[in-house]
Amino acid sequence: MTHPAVIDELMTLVDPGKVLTDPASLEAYGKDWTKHYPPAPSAIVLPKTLEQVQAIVAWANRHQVALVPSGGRTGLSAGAVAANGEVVVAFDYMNQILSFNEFDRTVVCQPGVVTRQLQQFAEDHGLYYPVDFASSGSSQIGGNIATNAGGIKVIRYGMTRNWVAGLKVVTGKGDLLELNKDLIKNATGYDLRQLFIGAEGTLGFVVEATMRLDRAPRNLTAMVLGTPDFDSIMPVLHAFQGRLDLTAFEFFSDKALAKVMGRGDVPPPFDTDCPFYALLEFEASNEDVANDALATFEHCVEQGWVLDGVMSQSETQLKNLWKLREYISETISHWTPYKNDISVTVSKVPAFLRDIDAIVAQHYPDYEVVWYGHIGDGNLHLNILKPDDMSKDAFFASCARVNKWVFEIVERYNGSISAEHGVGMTKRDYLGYSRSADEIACMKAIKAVFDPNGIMNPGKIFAPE
Ligand code: 2HG
Ligand code: ZN
Repeated sequence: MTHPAVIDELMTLVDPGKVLTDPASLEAYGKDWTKHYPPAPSAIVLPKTLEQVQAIVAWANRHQVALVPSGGRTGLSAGAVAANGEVVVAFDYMNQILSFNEFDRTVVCQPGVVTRQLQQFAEDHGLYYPVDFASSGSSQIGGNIATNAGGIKVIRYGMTRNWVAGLKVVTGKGDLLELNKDLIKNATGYDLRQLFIGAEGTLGFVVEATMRLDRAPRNLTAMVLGTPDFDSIMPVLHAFQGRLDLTAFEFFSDKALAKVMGRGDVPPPFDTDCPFYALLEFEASNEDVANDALATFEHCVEQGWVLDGVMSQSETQLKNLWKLREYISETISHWTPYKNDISVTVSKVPAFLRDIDAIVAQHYPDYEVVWYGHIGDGNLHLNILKPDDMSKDAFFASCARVNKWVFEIVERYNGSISAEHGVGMTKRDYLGYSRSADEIACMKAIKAVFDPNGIMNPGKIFAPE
């Protein structure tokens, strides 16, 4: 734990009352949505300016204090957890949209801007911020950048990385760097901006981000289709991609649907029970597009790939269809799931899922396994639910034993052990399944350049040595 006198010094660097040490704050700010690790920070500090962030970093280097950057703490890999006496740096008071340029279609955000706040700002200006996911009402832009957040529109719009025009960062060394100057074209050597995106706060703090916006989508329309088996989902994707520009292509299993239905506040898509469901979305900008979608649907039914389906006819129906997918994660959190967030190239998905499913069924015959995810991106969320009568520790220990086999399959398929949630603490021991030893050595060397004293989010991405 950090010495009380050192914490007293920290108090002199920020506004009065902006260092918190009460038990409720330590508990709330010390963890994210993983809830695996008991939070144990020394203090929480809430800077208001980038100069204050620089002062905090200088203080941390002076006293060798570990800092954990903290956004909305909606992460699922323990990237923002402070379990070892670290000081949490939270951006709740750096939450302003600073400026908007309508010609560049860019918005300068402080790191604590909530994702939905940016989405709403874009909408108010007739534009669109396309990175979206179920936790967008709580997650912050700084955290999205730190994890290169993905979500439900990646098939069309890509990850957060695609929308970052420029960054101001304070490195772990304390330097303030302005990266890429918001340019579209900039061929002047290494693009350091990209290194900070997805770095999980291990290189420094994002203190300002210029985000790009897009034109608003026209008449978004969703379809939910029930398929007779998992393998039918891929030809459905292929058929629709051949005729439409999809803005989303998601899937979920009957088990996932059953859990969401159990809430009682979401209407079922249709009456036919199917083992798997696909949710796709497109812009029905004119009648031809809607007709193309219906023709493709009929083709899929004729081929036996689709058993039943529904297409949204209103904004309310669109929202209700999306709830079937977006509510899954929050609904199943009741069963303290063991999560995997794995990816392969799209063409490999059916064989990959079959292999993983077989391993999981063999080793966890008694556990409930829930599959869903962003299948159009090759990203599968495998959630194993904890039996009610089992302790959390015993359950996680038994799941961790099978990780090795799951990740060996991931490695064999040249996939990723974390598609979009990040490595954090939960996946750090398995990094070698996705990255070579030489690559990891390069990553550590890069960290040492920006953070020579190792104060930035230690124990995240890399296991402590
Ligand atoms: C989603 O796609 C999120 O819903 C959460 O990435 C996934 O809870 C999960 O495993
Ligand atoms: Zn996801």
